[in-house]
Amino acid sequence: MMANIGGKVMNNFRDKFKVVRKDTLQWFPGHMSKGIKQMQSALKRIDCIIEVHDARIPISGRHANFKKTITGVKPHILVLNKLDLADLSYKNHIISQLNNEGIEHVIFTNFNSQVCKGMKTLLPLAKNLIMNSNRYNRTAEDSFSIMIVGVPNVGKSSLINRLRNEHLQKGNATKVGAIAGITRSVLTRIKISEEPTIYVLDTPGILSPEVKDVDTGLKLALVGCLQDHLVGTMTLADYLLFTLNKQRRFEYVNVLNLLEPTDSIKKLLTSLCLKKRLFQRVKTVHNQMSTIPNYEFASQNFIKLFRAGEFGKFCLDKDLLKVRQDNHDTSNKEIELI
Ligand SMILES: Nc1nc2c(ncn2[C@@H]2O[C@H](COP(=O)(O)OP(=O)(O)OP(=O)(O)O)[C@@H](O)[C@H]2O)c(=O)[nH]1
Ligand SMILES: [Mg+2]
Repeated sequence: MMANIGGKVMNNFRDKFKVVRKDTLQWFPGHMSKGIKQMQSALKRIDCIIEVHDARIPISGRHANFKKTITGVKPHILVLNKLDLADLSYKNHIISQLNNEGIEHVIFTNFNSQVCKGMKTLLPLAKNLIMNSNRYNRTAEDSFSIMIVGVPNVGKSSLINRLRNEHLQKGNATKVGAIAGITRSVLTRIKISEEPTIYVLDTPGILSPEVKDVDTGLKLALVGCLQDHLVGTMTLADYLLFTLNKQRRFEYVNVLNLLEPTDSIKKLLTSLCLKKRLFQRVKTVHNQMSTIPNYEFASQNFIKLFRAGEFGKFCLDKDLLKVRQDNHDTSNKEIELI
């Protein structure tokens, strides 16, 4: 039935998303530029960099300069997190493309899962890379130091808490939160293991000062790496609808109890307002009170359902995967699934 619904309206969807200006997606507050400087100065005391990114946007949105300005020649592991929300059927394509970009070690994780296999391989891999690397000024140092970097809200602090819980003691050592921008500065190092002693350094989420293109900015916003208000909640809801239709993913029709897919965000939100009784009282130009649908609230609701995985698992970078199906490079061995 779903395919029929999709088939019927297939050609009626927008194929381009307009509206947003690039500068509305710019978010580079003071704590980010300060964070980059703090990371660079901490670098001489670091043996390995773990970069965390959202597995739903594995290619786009990563800070373009991490590898050049922060990682340098130090051992580097890319952790693609929130696997519980990501479409796994693209895993090999993603790994091949990242390998081609020079990113050798890729691990998939889900920090919400207690049995995450990626999590189990991460620390042994980091130790191995450090022990086989040239530690330059740090060869006399017995303890290892790892810095966790990445864009906002991808799970950097969650990773540190998980590492510490699994290898040392229970309880959160660093603050976690659902909004981008929770960690504001490079914190003091946190011990996560004994024998060898391993410290990690949490860092604030850092975005590029320049958003590469509007699509990248919107994808970052959709997965929560940019705060919603920077794009506008209703614009973001519209971009979500555009994305779902473009990927021919019509799960939202059932979840929202709609009759059929739609390309109109106003129609979708009005229906959501009626079903969930989302209204607000406003003053009209004639100074009278009127009840109207609360589109802001409905937009938040729609986005929240996507981020909770209610519309299914997604790869938002499908259009950026260049690797052909028959051309996998499966040489990378550090692949772990939940
Ligand atoms: N679904 C899902 N949510 C996760 C996962 N890991 C972390 N989260 C959630 O993602 C949100 C952000 O987590 P944090 O650990 O604070 O992320 P961060 O990268 O430190 O964020 P900033 O400090 O703001 O840059 C929190 O609501 C976490 O509970 C995961 O594997 N899956
Ligand atoms: Mg944090």
